[in-house]
Amino acid sequence: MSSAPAALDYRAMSDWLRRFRRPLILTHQRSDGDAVGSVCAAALAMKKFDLDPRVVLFEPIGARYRFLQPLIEWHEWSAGSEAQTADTDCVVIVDTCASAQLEPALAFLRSPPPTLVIDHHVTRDPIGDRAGDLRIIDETAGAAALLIAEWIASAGIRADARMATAILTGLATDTGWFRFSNTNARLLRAAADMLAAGADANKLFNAIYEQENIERVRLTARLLSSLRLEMDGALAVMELRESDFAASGANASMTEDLVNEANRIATVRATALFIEQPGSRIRVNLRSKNAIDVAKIAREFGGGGHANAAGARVEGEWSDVVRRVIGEMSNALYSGQ
Ligand SMILES: [Mn+2]
Repeated sequence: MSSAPAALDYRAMSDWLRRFRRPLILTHQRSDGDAVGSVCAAALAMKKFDLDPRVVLFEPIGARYRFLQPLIEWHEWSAGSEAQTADTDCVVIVDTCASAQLEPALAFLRSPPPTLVIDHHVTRDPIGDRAGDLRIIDETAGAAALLIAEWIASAGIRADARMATAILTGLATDTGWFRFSNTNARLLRAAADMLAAGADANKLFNAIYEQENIERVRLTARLLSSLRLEMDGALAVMELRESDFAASGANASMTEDLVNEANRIATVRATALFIEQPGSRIRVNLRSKNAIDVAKIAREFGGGGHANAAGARVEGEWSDVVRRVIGEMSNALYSGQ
């Protein structure tokens, strides 16, 4: 795995970690496969460093990733509880460097112990940038799990089947099962190493993508019936209102990947999905088929992400938010940015 950028100093990461005992490992809200896979593999690997890591998620682990549950001990963040951070001597933040995605822990993160950020997103808030902190950030990495895999290799830790499964989960899900433009030789090399170490790709595919419940399928049906095309078919717009969740029996945790449904349409170059949330909040998911930089648009609405996959949570009136986001997407498509 020698094709990682030279700037990624995995040896410094090992040296940094060796100074501590009790890392608190955090990842972003609405943790996806890369988030949970990366923190799981990181925790397993850190134990080989004689560390006693504690993984804390902001919500229960998603149903799709329940097979990771037995691999480590998972904790759930409880707001205002000092106990969960009391004996922590460092913080490791994985798969994000955006305050907006760490909201429940923001009070704690105002003056945290020494912090390590391991991330592959463009959005970069002032986290892990003090003296004594460390950042391992590489926007060219297709998944945070790739950085974990490369660190494990550089640290001379032998990935076992559990670590390999967790890492492959991150590599596979962040690349849409190795279909998106972030799939490259470097990432596939790491994936091959994980298969060699005992991860089972077919079992993983079945566990992640072939376990849907009827509620999510019914929600998908409602999503597709909301689909409309604008800009001569270049822009797909989809909406999920609270009534769609009620009618299908689905909940907010069942929306992962739904934004990609419109990609199958030949003319579609970008997609906007709007999801109604309690308290006049709207989750906006944006996708681009290498046509426009949707991270730039997401940032204008207080969010962030990657050029081809980004999102934001916007406060406001439904039709107004939809109109404004579509306006920005249309402008970008029109000017070819
Ligand atoms: Mn990721």
